[in-house]
Amino acid sequence: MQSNERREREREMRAAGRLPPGQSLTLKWPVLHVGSVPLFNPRTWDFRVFGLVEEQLRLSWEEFSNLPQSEVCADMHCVERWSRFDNHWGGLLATELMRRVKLRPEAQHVMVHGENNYTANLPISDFLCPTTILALRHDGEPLTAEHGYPLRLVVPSLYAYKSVKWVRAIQLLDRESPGLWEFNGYHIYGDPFKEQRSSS
Ligand SMILES: Nc1nc2c(c(=O)[nH]1)N[C@H]1C(S)=C(S)[C@@H](COP(=O)(O)O)O[C@H]1N2
Ligand SMILES: [Mo]
Repeated sequence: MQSNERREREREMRAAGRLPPGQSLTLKWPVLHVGSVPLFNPRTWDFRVFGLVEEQLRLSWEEFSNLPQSEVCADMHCVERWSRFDNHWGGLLATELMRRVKLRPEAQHVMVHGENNYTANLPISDFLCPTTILALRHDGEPLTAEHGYPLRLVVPSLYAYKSVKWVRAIQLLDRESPGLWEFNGYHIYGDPFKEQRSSS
């Protein structure tokens, strides 16, 4: 039975120290976002790295798809209290992307930009974590439209509001500046294991 299996896995993950406080495990994959699912046009789509870099980077869809692919297996924790374990992401590691630009010394922070003005902020150290990935694939399949097709960021170390779906740009900043949910009350950093849900 689905619910027994769920409880069993939840116990297992709690015992393994993988279920953060106040979270419960889901076997399904909820879809959560503000606004509508954007359309993808490969001819006009681009991906940019701008702000505090020596030279800004702009990649077409074709250029982006030809960058080296890696795999990351990671757990996902939503601030709304569900966790989904063992997601297999395929795509471009953030560290690989950043080898293609030269950071200015003042660059300390990242603003991630998605379609429809969704933004999320994180320190550059979390962006450059070896498990942070710009994912094109999930469990061996291209992302579905509602989960971020063609590209989403995945930052396994932080609550999933940082994992920007339909991501289009990375902006380097010299200071912490809140993104959409961070501005509207979610924690500016969002460590799930410290239960950093809200800013108050
Ligand atoms: N562009 C965009 N990305 C987003 C969001 C959003 O509203 N817009 N919501 C975030 C939140 S709060 C969560 S929990 C995850 C959910 O990802 P999923 O829908 O693939 O489960 O996406 C994150 N990325
Ligand atoms: Mo979320």
